[in-house]
Amino acid sequence: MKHPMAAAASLALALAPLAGGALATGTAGAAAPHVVKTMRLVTGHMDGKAGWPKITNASWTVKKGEAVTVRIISFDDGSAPLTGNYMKYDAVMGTTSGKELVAGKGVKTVSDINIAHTFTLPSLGFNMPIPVAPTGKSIVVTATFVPKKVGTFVWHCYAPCGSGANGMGGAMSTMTWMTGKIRVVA
Ligand SMILES: [Cu+2]
Repeated sequence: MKHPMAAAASLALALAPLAGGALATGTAGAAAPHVVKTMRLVTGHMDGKAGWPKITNASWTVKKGEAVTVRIISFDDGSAPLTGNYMKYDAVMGTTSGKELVAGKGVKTVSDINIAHTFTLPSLGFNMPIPVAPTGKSIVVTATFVPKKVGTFVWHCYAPCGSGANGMGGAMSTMTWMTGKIRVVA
């Protein structure tokens, strides 16, 4: 019979390859893969294109039924309050806990005046409002969801953070800036 410590060590080795893009959660032995997708959200000043905020890693692929934690590190200290039909996106939607974590604190909504961006997958019913970051610092927002259908789904930012009269042009309507594609595979 194996010594218990040896068994623990071999389990740790078995889980080690997950460390790059995934976290093991739950009890050892029944650990379900839990993917983390990290994106950085920078201002137009930071990415060199004035008025064009940009998200990095805008498009990615996940598996149906697998918990995905979306982690957005935002450096944007400017607000872009939601307008019209988009005002409902001040609420967190479609997360496993009903909340998102803003700087480690669970919230269900972000006050409209304090919204800088949203990360919204309308066809999967998932929405993360991203609050304004403290000037010169970043704010980390995380939320977990489980995609339940296979396909390619476009996410949008619904805060008018782009250019043009209504703030919906420029980065807002350009793929991989304030919109991207999430592929869910079987
Ligand atoms: Cu935006």
